[in-house]
Amino acid sequence: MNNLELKRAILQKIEEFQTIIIARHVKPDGDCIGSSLGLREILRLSFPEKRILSVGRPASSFFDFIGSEDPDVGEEIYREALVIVLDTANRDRIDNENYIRAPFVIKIDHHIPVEDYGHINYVREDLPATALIIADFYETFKNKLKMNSFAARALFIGTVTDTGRFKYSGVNAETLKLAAMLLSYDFDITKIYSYLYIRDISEFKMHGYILNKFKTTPRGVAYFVITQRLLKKFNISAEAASSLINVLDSIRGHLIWIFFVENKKGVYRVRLRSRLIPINELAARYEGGGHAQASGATVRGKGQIKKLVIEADLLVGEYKDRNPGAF
Ligand SMILES: [Mn+2]
Repeated sequence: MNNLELKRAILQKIEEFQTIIIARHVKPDGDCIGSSLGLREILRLSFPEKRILSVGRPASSFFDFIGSEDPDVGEEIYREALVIVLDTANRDRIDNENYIRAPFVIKIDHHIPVEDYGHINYVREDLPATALIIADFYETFKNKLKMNSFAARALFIGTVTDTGRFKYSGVNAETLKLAAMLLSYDFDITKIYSYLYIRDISEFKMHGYILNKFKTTPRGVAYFVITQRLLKKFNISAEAASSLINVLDSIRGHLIWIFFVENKKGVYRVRLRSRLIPINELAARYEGGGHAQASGATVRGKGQIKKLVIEADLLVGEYKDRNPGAF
């Protein structure tokens, strides 16, 4: 099926079912919540007679300003529901075990395809956020679907968070066209950016500490290990500390930057970022994966930290050998 045929098939399933449950990945980010609540609002407006829910386990409160998801419903309801899973590349990351009971599952995602767990799998690698896939879906069927400023705002937040405020490499003409459509609705962009940027003072202190203490490798990897002791010292959550990863971007000659955040004793969540060099295969060797320029992984013990850093250093070396003069 081509793009339009897939979208038609999805709309047909939406029309067919009386109950629709939207699911998303574990540890939801702005795109996850924004695309879920945006799609829920569009469907509720467009099909007021249907029961439409957005369900996931309670997550960090950081994205509460987008809106609230629905409390979970009993598993019985899933047996007659259409489940639409957003922003999730593989089964294991779906934050809703009950999706498996549904007679029909649709996957809508923009990550590199890992697993076709849906009856329909609609993956748009050409769009840098799932929120934009939803915006495009609305745009395609706008004679049948309804949008309002709540939905547009949620989708806009999903877009700006997944694109680094329109900065990352996936941003293209289509991104800006769809974002322009969303911005034609009435919502306060200054407030959105306040929610996204305002930080506690502890994060600024940690930020300064990282800039002073990060380590580098000979060929150009910058990295920093955040131990549980350090989290305690700065009175900061692992999540808030992890979000500082991009303080190490843009260092001349350093094309890969990595955070190791100690989750529980000796187990580290790895955040990998790069410019120019794909790092998702490296992440895949350490129980992880993700995008070419942004991936996650897990390592156990200091030895594995060292090993991963050496492998990243090799990648940078190889890249620089092939591309002399690269920054
Ligand atoms: Mn996303």
